[in-house]
Amino acid sequence: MNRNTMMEKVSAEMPAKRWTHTLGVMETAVILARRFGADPDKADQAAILHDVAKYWPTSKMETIIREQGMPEELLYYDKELWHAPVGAFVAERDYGIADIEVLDAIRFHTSGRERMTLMDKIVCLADYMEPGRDFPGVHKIRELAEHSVEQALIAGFDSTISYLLAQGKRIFPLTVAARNDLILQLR
Ligand code: DGI
Ligand code: FE
Ligand code: FE
Ligand code: FE
Repeated sequence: MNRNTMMEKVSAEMPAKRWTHTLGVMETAVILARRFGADPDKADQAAILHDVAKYWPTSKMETIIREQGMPEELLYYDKELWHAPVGAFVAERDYGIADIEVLDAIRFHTSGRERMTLMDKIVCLADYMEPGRDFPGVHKIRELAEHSVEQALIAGFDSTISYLLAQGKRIFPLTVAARNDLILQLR
């Protein structure tokens, strides 16, 4: 599928404000890919599709998680996590994406994982720091991202984990594993 067709199809899946966010993630992911030596075209593709399933009904996401044999553990954590693995599935099935780097960057853009690839890190970080994001700590994340994708992403996960703690919510173990692993990578 060519890029314009893909963009039109994805934008039809979401309200205008989410599409604006997606455009911000695309722009930021490409900048980060150039800065840190990843493939800008793959970063662009993953960014276009990363939130493709964000507005799917939870029942539809749950069906795909079960039918596709995704970790059922997901179902016991915040539903906000579900659109990432479901999005990777949709990218492959409905958009013909076959590149595992792109699919994994979509799959893990919310939770993170241990041993994140550079592409995983870039898409996840771009999602945190795109120009439309405004949350306490986002300026610090953008500053850290000038030099270190890992340090910036750790700060991103820290803010998510703090938020989940403050809300009394459960924390998906992959997020904790991702953060711990990134800290280890810095040593
Ligand atoms: O889809 P976006 O809003 O652009 O961003 P995202 O895919 O990073 O989703 C983030 C949301 O997921 C955020 O509101 C926090 C929520 N969430 C719930 N439980 C967890 C979690 N995020 C992570 N990383 N880990 C969790 O355990
Ligand atoms: Fe998302
Ligand atoms: Fe994210
Ligand atoms: Fe997003």
